[in-house]
Amino acid sequence: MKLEYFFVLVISSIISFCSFSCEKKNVEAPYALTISEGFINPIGFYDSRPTLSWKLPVSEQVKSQTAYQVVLASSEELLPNNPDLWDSNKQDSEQVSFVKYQGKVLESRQKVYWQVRYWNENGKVSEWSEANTFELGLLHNIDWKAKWTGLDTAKDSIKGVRKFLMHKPQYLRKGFTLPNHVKSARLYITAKGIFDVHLNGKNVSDDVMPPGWTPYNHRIETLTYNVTDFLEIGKNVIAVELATGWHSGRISRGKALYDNFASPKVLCQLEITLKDGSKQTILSDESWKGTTNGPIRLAGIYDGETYNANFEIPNWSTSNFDDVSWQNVEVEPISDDVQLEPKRHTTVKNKTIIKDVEIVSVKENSVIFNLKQNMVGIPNVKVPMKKGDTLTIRFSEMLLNDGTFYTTNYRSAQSTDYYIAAADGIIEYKPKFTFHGFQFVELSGFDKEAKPETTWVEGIVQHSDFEKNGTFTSSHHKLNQLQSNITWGLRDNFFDVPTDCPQRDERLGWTGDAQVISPTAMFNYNTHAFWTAWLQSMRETQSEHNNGLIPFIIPDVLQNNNGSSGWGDAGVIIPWDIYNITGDISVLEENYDMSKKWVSYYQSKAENYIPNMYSFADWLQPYPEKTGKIGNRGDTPKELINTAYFAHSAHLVSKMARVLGKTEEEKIYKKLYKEVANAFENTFFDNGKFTGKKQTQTSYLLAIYFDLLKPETKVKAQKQLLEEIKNANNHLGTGFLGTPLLPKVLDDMGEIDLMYKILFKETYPSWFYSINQGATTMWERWNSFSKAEGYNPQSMNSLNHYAYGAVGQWMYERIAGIASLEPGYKKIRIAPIPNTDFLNSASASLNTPYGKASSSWKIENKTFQLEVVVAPNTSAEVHIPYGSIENLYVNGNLFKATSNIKLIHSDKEFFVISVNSGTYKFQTKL
Ligand code: RAM
Repeated sequence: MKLEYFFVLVISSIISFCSFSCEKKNVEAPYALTISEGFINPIGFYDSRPTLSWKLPVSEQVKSQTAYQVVLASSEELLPNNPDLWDSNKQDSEQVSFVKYQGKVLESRQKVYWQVRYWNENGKVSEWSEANTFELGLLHNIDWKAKWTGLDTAKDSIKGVRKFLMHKPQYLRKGFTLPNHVKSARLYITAKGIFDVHLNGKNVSDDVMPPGWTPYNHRIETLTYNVTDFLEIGKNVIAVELATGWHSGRISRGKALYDNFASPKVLCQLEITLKDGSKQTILSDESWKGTTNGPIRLAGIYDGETYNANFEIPNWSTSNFDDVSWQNVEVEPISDDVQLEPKRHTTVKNKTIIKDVEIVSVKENSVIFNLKQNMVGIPNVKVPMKKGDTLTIRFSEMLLNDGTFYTTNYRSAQSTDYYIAAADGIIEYKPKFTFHGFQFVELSGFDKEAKPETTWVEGIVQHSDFEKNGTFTSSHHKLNQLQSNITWGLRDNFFDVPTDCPQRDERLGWTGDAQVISPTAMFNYNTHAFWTAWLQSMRETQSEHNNGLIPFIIPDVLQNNNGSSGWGDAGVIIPWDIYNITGDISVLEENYDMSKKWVSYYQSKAENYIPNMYSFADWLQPYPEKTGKIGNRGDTPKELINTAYFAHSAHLVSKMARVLGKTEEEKIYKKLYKEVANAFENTFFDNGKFTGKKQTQTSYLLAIYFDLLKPETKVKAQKQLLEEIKNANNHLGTGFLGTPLLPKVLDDMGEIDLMYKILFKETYPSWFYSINQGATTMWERWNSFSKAEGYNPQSMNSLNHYAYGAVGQWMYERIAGIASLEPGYKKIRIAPIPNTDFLNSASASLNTPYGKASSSWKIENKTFQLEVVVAPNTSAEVHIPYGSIENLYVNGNLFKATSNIKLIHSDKEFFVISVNSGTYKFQTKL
């Protein structure tokens, strides 16, 4: 072979090898596919027009997406090339989340397979993702053939606390025979009440108190379980335990509208496909049998559960049981007025177990345990007992100074469980149809001979089943304790609906509390679906009121036809927050009308733009002028608060209208906002000073944050606010409505150091005060409890209330530094503001719709270091608060602008760099 020929051969084979291997090195597939508000391969899914989301891999090859293609098919084999349901085709778009399904109409029970691929910034197409699925539940009432089934327990006329009717829990069962092996089976089930379902003796799920709480007169959520492996050829049985829960319990206060106090009923439809292809359906109907003579004698959310082991019914949930002596059930047809819809967020589950327990005191036959964390859920007790004895299990949030067990703040909630032993020996018990809010557990009635052990009690922590979404940590242990208190407070109060408190005779979906906490909640936990589900309940409730009223509480068990400013605004503020945090436009589409109607409620109450209506006002402001119940409303006049929120909600509606492309309405609501703001300033302010008798921080905070003043008077109002804070010796003076605004307003004013001082205050009223008194959750009042004086004597006094945790947003957005600049964190602002008097490091990380983002800074040896992660397909503005661009190191090298990283602003205070996705380490000298 000639030499030159040899070279040509070698070179051409190198070229062809390279081009072959470069071809081969495909762009990595997208991952983390989800449906609508973050569901992963769901079954029993609620939405036949879902949205589709995915994430791009963290890879050198991928900075961003320039186009995508999604394909959906009725079987996996058809993917990706023959999608029979929808092919989006190549769409030139950066969108990776909440892409609307636009294919064929999907039906109840339908299973859909889908895949996605994208094109990167160089126009290279990725591999297809793995196929994911979703399967729809029963979407329409017409899909249900079953009947509401149960025993008439109302006729027992058992009266409980405050003479409310109670119902004995029911044990219901139905045996059936299958002629063949099972290919697949789905159990569709719900209850008017709460249930636990078993098939052939096995628990079908670990859901806690399903179906959860909706306005039952409008909608009851249904669950779907894959029960293929629970069934067998031959004899089978379905068995249901049923209790009152929210539906028929005193928590719903017997409102006629809710059909309350009617006996609980179950609705279930077990759909089975056998191996031979034939189908069988088992329905709840008149053929079922039931008894109330089982071990759970009584159960209620507020009052606890009574379990008598002498009434256990061996094997009742298996097919080896004869129910001939059980009663016949009563049935009721489903009604067209109440929609049966698949549950649109996750159920409550047992999430963690607290085992690190201490014994506080032992007296005669009673012992107090400290779980060292105020928690929500149930105890698991393992205790030696004597036959026939009753174990009494009581709960408390804090002990009094003298170590006494304290339950006064539970008010009428008995919150006590009882266990009656059937034999001598160690019993193990956890209640099923109640939950408690507690840190301390008292047991009495155990075997007197036994010496109490710490292993007798564990705490099973329960909350809606969402995952952690963000983290925050710093170099200051009290700030970290505050973060812990905030996040415990959130989990503890997200029990199917967002509640004000989890322990006393309330536990209701208070809208004002929810309104102030939603951004902090969404940062820390993946609560997107949790909120949108509750917003549906809110819309349904508002529809009962033709003047647009949104009640204080959702579901509305008070039904007092009143709306409060700052509370009903949850229907505007929460959708707007969710949109900004997730980028999901459907939350605006779904709730825009509700928001407009709430604004029209203000209009119906207003004269010359000043609404005259009910308000809880700046709830629980410290040091109110008036004492007692009136004092709870603080000193900022309700008329001012009504007008401020009227303007703010109108303003947010105009912003929503802009996003939704409703230009005319954007103008109308913007004009309304301006007019109300004008009236606000003219009525309540004079030259930047609040004209009321008593100056309050909140009057200024609302005026400034909601942008209700002219620019020149706003500056004066800012000065007044500083004056007020100075008068309070740098303490906050705000209640539920003012507190979340304080950090934002001071931040906008550049008063960062002052905000740090307020946040790190140790004395009342302050965030650290409760920590100094031993708080492990957020409290309802700034002074709910003190070591010196014990409980605040006012009856409304919970130690687990999340509203004041709203400062969490400032902690992660400004102390650590991650905030969203474009909906869904498409663009992030990394702008930490260190204050070395208090901290030398802080960091936060967040699972954004695009992937992980994080910001972590520390100051060491006069050097400021900032580590940043920017998710693929996003960009960030990084604000560096120290040094100058000349001494900035990026990933170890002196800063040099590239296409990925540019200087966009620089002044004496700080400089700003824009970066594309990636990981960066910045370093400057102080
Ligand atoms: C109480 C609770 C709740 C609050 C209402 C106004 O019941 O403190 O958090 O929103 O009052």
